[in-house]
Amino acid sequence: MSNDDKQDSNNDDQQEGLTRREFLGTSALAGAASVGLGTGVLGISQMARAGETEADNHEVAPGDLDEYYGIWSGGHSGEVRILGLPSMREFIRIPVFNVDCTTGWGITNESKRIRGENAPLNGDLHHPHMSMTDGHYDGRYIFANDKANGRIARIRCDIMKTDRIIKIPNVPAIHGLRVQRVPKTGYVFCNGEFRVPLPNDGHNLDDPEKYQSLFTAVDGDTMEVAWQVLVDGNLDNNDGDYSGKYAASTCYNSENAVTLSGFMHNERDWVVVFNIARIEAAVKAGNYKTIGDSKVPVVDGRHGSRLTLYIPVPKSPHGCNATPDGKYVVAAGKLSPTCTVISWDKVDKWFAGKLKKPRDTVVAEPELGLGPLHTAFDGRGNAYTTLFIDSQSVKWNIADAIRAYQGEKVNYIRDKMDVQYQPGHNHSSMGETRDADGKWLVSLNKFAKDRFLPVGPLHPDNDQLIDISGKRQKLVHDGAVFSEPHDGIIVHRSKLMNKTLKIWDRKDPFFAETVAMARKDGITLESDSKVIRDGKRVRVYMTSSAPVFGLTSFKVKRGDEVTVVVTNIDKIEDLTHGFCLTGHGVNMEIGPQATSSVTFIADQPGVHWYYCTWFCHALHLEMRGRMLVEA
Ligand code: RUQ
Ligand code: CUA
Repeated sequence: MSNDDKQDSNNDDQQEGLTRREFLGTSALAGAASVGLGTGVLGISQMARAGETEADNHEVAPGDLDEYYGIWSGGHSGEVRILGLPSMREFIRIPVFNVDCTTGWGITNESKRIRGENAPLNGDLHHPHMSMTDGHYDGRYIFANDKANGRIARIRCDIMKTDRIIKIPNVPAIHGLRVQRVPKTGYVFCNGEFRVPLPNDGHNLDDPEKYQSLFTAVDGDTMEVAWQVLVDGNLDNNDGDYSGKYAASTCYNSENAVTLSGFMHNERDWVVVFNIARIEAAVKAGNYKTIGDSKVPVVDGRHGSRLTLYIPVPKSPHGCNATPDGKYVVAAGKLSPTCTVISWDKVDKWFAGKLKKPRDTVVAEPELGLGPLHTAFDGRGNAYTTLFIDSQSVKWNIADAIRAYQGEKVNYIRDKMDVQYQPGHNHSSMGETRDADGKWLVSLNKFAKDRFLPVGPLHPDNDQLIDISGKRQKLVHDGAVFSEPHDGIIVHRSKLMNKTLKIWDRKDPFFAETVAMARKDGITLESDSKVIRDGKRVRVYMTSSAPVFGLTSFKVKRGDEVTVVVTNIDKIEDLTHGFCLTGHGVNMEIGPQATSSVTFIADQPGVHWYYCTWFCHALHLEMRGRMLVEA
């Protein structure tokens, strides 16, 4: 778009009496009425225009808003990142399994309650996925796995903060994570990847026969583990269907090995399909055991079970992606150049006893190229698969692949495009929902090599934006990104922008325990700034309002356990304060109308300055105070 064009479209907006920003602002106020309607945020004509300009021009002019949210994992950084698409601008980071010095995640009492007191400091977050209702994103939660510590987390979309983290019993690592689409989320499906002896009590290293892995369903509303299923092999990625009946997982290591050469032996591994109704019935009927200290019901879904279906597929399959038309699930071959397309309909028939062999559920097995890892969809019947070894994104047509499998001579490959370099996941706009719109594809590439200025031996990754609205894929943007986004989802802004809060609600459960503590101390957080001593425990309550803290000094004694509680009484959007206490490893964010608290031992006699870390006012640098630790 030339500058003149931009000028024109700005004028356009103004002639209608509102700039787009103002328009979006007004509709956000009126948002309650349009929530959940998908295109409800913009009027139809506005939507069409925004869509058109943005689809043929990925640049978003200064001051304009993106059409999509990108919700990206941060891999072994342990966090989630929120981007705008198509600009690929990073907005914020949401600390989850990591410690974050900007916001105080892992430092504040509020975050420690969510993480657990002695939680590991690291995490490996691969798969962030949003809750759904009837196969549409519903903007309530984002769920994500921790491969490093066998945990899962939930992020509240209204505040974009992690609100629950739980440890999954009996598994050392959770890898694949997806949500139940229908009727709603509902279950969060979690794949236990590494196999360990169960119970893992120190008696067994050398008998892999006793090693096992589990598939877990968590109730996304309560964050309680509902049930687990014992399986053969190692679970990798998974997905739910569009009817609420099944979940499917790719599953490698049918060899039950524990070494690389052992893993690679068999020509075929599996896709495992979990029959949710049968599993629930088995649990209800008491046909389960428990393992170790865990009370979670564990049903047996190994070969021969009525609860599961093992479909042989070539070879160490990886990605597992359900098509948005609700008909199929696609397993990427990884070590085989193929993807396997499985029909949910035929899965139905198999469980009803109408098919002979598990392989009869397969309807296509297109040959795509080397190292297929993950598949995305455009809602027009095409699939896009990443080819790790070929360093390509291949577009192929599902219906044609099915015809080819039936023996017809058709070319199902539509387009192959080089990506830079070695893609892992990809994702298309709204592509894991019924609303797949076929506008954008992102290829999350593991290697950047020569694409950016050199920055030492550690390179960024390269997230590439691809326009898929036309016949051929068109690369439009290179996005350098700090390691390592594994996966991401692209969510239309209509699903989220009316649901996010601008300032905190004083009744938010996020800091409710701190509020309750203050109440016991007789403190009104919105107005009181006071020190309460309770033996060697000292609670320091203060307000913050730009540019002053409610207390500009306070005294404690050496050895006291001090809890500082700061309440931001400013009611202004974007006016965040910080509280950083020098020399004590303390820094935290206090958003408008929020309360944050931190506890430390005052073990260094002397004067210690505390100061505000968020630029909040012309006198922000003066927003500070002193703590005296008496000798
Ligand atoms: S995985 S690069 Cu952890 Cu999603 Cu496939
Ligand atoms: Cu408050 Cu800077």
